Amino acid sequence: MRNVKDIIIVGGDGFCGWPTALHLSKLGHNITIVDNCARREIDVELGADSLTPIAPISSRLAAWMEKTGLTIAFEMIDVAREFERVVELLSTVKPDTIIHFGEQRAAPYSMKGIGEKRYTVDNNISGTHNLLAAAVELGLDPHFVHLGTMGVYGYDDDGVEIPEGYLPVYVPSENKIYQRDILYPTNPGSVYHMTKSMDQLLFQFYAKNDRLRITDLHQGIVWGTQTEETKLDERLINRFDYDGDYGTVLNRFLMQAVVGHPLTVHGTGGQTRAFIHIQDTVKCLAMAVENPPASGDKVAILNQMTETHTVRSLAKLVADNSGAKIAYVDNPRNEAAENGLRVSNKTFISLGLEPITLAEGLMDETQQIAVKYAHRCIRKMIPCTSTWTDNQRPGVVDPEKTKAA
Ligand code: NAD
Ligand code: USQ
Repeated sequence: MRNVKDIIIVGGDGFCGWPTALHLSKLGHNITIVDNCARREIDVELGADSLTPIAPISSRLAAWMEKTGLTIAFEMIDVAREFERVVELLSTVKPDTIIHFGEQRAAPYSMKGIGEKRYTVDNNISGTHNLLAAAVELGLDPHFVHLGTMGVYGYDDDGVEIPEGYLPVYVPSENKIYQRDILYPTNPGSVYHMTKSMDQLLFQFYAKNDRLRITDLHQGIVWGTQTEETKLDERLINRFDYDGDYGTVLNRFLMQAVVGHPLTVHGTGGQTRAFIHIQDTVKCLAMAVENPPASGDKVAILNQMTETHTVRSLAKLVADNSGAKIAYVDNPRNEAAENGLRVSNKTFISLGLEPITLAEGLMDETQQIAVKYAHRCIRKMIPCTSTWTDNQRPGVVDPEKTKAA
């Protein structure tokens, strides 16, 4: 057994946070989940729901205890608004590690309207800052692991490999050329992605000023549902978002194929994105926890993704496997129609990650989950209706165009 750590997992009731909490608990760490259940409330507000029936947090924790004999603590705290409670919790737990998943994470939700834009900025920036500031205020030295996103860099490039966080630049002066490592320039494509770019500056400052040890994981789009631990009992099942705001593209396609909905490709489908399976997400988190940077180091920025695909190639793959139709719908987003994407993920590979790829059959497993719970699908929640500007149209299927495709 490795060193047992006291780990606080903020956002531990969510899609990535819940399986991570179970995995780290299984590895023997002491886990405290902090979550304000905002995500469950947003489902109610939108009239959406996870395709899989997610149990109340108390039942989830009881099931984990029943199946494994392990306990996970839970604190219902809003880290963006309840600073005093954050301080109290940190002073009690004195965590070795804080993993921060607790942000509003849907790009379409963040572009829905002014209320959602303001909520996303207030929630994400204040939450991140409160956690950092509370640790410093208490004189603690936790390793802070944050879930960032590949999308901070935007998707306008056509082939330059995105490095892990930093870009060497050469600044000419009168008689000398200076070399500096700067944060790789950001170019966010939504208010949500913008908050992740802003988080990066908070980390840069706290790593420099207070010598906090910080790892920022720039994660690609997560697909799949189950992990080894969430499979143990139906009450442990993970979320499966498929609605137009929170559903991500591959899981949406897998589920659309099952319920007989055409696969909703936005625009030409030439958007290339980075992907990772949820099982690899939890493995990467365990590796990040075991490999903190040293105090005084700059922020460790790791690209947490395993493969890249275009949206249309994913649609074709799912259609070929399932016989589903593909619908090329209006793109509700203000994004490049076609882009290339190359990403370095050398750190996780060097730490021993053996990526699960689409080719390895887990698409079938995800589709089986979709089949099992297809009766829970709320069909009207499928289209992506949040538009980036007044120039975009919702991604609604036109039956005539689908026939032609
Ligand atoms: P999620 O919405 O399922 O989970 C986020 C959790 O954080 C929810 O349970 C929510 O209630 C909680 N939360 C939000 N604000 C909070 C606050 N102020 N206080 C306490 N809890 C709060 O999202 P997810 O898919 O699990 O994503 C987790 C993190 O990983 C996010 O930061 C996201 O940006 C990042 N990420 C996700 C993906 C993906 O494809 N899902 C990809 C890359 C990065
Ligand atoms: N898309 C379609 N059809 C759909 C849904 C999406 O063509 O039905 C397209 C979108 O237009 C976009 C691409 O698929 O071009 C990806 O969209 P997505 O919703 O799967 O992913 P995104 O909005 O980028 O956000 C998700 C998570 C976010 C995370 C990000 C990682 O919700 O939390 O940060 O993936 S990344 O994309 O690498 O930045």
